[in-house]
Amino acid sequence: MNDHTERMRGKIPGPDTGIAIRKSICTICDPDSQCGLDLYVKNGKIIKVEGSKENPHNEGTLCSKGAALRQYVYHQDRIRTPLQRVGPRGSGKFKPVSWEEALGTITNNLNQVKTGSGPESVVFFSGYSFWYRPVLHRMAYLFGSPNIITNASVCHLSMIFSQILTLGLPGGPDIRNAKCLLVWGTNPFHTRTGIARHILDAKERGLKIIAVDPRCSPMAAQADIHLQLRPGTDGALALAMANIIINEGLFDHDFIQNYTHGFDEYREYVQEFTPERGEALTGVPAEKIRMAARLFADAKPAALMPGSSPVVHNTNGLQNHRAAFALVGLTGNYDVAGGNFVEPLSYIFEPGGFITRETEFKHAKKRNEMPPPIGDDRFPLWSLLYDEGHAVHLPFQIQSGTPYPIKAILAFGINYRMWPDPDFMAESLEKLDFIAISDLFMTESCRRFADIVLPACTSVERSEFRCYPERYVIYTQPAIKPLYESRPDVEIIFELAKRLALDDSLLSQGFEACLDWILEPSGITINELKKHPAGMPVPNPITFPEKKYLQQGFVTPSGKMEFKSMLLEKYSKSFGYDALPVYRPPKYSRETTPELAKDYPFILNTGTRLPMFIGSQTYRLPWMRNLRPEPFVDLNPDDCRRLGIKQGDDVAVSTAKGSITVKANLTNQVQPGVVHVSPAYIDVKVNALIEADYLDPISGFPGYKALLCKVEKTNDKNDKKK
Ligand SMILES: Nc1nc2c(c(=O)[nH]1)N[C@H]1C(S)=C(S)[C@@H](COP(=O)(O)OP(=O)(O)OC[C@H]3O[C@@H](n4cnc5c(=O)[nH]c(N)nc54)[C@H](O)[C@@H]3O)O[C@H]1N2
Ligand SMILES: Nc1nc2c(c(=O)[nH]1)N[C@H]1C(S)=C(S)[C@@H](COP(=O)(O)OP(=O)(O)OC[C@H]3O[C@@H](n4cnc5c(=O)[nH]c(N)nc54)[C@H](O)[C@@H]3O)O[C@H]1N2
Ligand SMILES: [Mo]
Repeated sequence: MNDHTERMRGKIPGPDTGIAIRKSICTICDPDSQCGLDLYVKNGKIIKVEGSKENPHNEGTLCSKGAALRQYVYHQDRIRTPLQRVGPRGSGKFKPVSWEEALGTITNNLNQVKTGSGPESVVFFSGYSFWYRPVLHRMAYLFGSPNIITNASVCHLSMIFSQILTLGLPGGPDIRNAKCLLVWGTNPFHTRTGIARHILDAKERGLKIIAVDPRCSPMAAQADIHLQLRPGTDGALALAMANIIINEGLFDHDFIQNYTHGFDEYREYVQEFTPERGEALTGVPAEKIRMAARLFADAKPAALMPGSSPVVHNTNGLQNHRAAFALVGLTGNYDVAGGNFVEPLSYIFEPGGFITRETEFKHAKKRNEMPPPIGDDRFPLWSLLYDEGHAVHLPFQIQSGTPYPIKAILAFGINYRMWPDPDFMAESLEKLDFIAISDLFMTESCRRFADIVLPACTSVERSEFRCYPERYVIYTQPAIKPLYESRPDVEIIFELAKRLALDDSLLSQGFEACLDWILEPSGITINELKKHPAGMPVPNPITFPEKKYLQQGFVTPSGKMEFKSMLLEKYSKSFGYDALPVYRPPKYSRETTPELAKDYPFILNTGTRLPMFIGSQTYRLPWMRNLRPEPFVDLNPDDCRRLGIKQGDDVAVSTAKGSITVKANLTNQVQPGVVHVSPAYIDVKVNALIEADYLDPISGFPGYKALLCKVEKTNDKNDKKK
């Protein structure tokens, strides 16, 4: 073999091989984990993918999804041209149309709704992709609709609210400086790999870890103490830990005396939660609760690391998380190094050590110049604390038409199966006058509901600005040209803004002008970023001081940390909210609905993430799907012995609402009496097991993670029929 052939086979970049390395980022994951990429490109095609060593977030590493990026980019399901529906809705019949035609049809339909019903009747939706959101938000407001709606209404926002209501500004765990990390319902080894690496580094330096998780997850396996609670009982556990910290005098006396509101009532309330009662409610041995409470309170500084969603995917989720965050204040670990340190977010949910005008950019119009967003009448705290409509209420408002009708949706990646009771969502979408969907792939939602489908391109075919908590920023350049006729989502938005005559000086100038405007206070410019294709450290990052509340007070109505929330209290009469972080078992549980529990004796938890699947995005990639080809339910081997279920058997998982059939996976990762189903597969409709109104009454979040079910071997049923 000659040298050239060897260099070609090795995919070595150089003029002789025609291979060049282009820098980009992978945006399949959430903004917390978007790894830097080295893309090996030859003749306009990506031939190899590696993690980028320069990017301090992933330092050359890549997860399985990123490694399979070529299967994602070049997948046969990619939408190739704009499409217009030709058959009846749901028939899946489309014809290719020009961009001109597709954008014209969208413009006409949105304008028609605006004239006939008002701009608020148009919803601007984004599923689990983030990069274009500030631009989409601005367009929605300029159009006159308060209804920009995203996955945030089922994802991390309730966890953030639990902090806002308790501590004012949310504080993230300062893992590098903490002596103890209380990991509450998250498994970063599968979901936020960049952070998992920081945890392992800190552990080597002596960090003690407490993990609160119903499963023996990879995170829990790293813990010094694993509190293996029953799903949805987090509040009881947190209150039992508070009971020990208070009664053993381990709390921060100075902080409690000077900076908190409602401590006496909280202290009285936690007396009910002795460790023994905690054990009865959660299943965690009282002695372990004691050990964990003492470790967390003694190891100063200590930090709480919340998951984005598992704890709040519960009918008492927001209050359960408030009870957990109360421990941060109780032990004086709020806004200190090594504790839960408060840092402003720089851009799209990430802190980067600089300030931007993202919010000003999004708010092209004042919110009070528009009608209240969807869900305001049902979940008033939602629209008070956040500037979006509530996705969970969307199907309800489509059906009821009150307080105003919803007529059209312009969606960027919508998966109707993410909603509880997806059939209710489907029925609701079918009632709309007009639906346009931009996506990368021809999804089931595109086929079933769209009047117009638009082909968006992936992150490696376009430019994007991203910042990382490691004080690093990047503005990517397209590594390859957009495939087929696909376009970047922002271009779709700019084109529509022009056609809708929104007459905005920023949107009309394009993405780079918008970013320059947003980044202006930071001193970072697109020009400078372009000189650093692999990204660059943030110039002169801001160092934020500890205990900012000493100067500015807490950003709560009382100006203090609130064990008793004044905002929740305001709604106590009208909506029945508790001001204290009161514990209530899940709405469907052995305690609350014992009759139901007789027929449905298992606790059902839907949603625990697998490393290679993300939402509905990667199940179609052969490398990913082959790792776990069939939809399955995790069951404890002891339960299976009793039920005569063996590995790989077909089992029906049923609730009073619905039933799915999946393969049994026997694993000691899950405790007896609890079953876990992953929602990543398109073959089964997991959320059909959950009622549309099985919700946390405060946050409106669905109780995906704690309800009741039964499990039966389906072969048995067939045997009986024979
Ligand atoms: N049972 C159960 N249900 C759940 C959860 C659970 O734990 N259990 N979790 C909930 C949570 S936390 C979340 S966040 C949601 C996630 O639910 P969704 O937000 O619906 O996420 P996905 O299913 O990944 O759908 C995202 C869509 O966006 C498309 N897309 C990706 N990138 C782009 C892009 O750049 N442009 C465009 N135009 N489209 C793009 C994808 O192809 C896909 O069709 O699910 C919720 N539902
Ligand atoms: N690979 C991959 N990464 C992802 C995603 C994905 O689908 N795949 N999704 C992204 C999204 S949308 C989100 S919101 C995040 C979610 O990120 P995580 O919150 O880390 O993910 P989960 O796997 O849902 O849950 C984490 C742990 O919570 C535990 N848990 C379940 N129920 C409860 C409970 O009631 N109480 C407590 N204390 N723990 C509980 C589970 O057993 C699991 O080990 O991940 C993001 N990253
Ligand atoms: Mo999420």
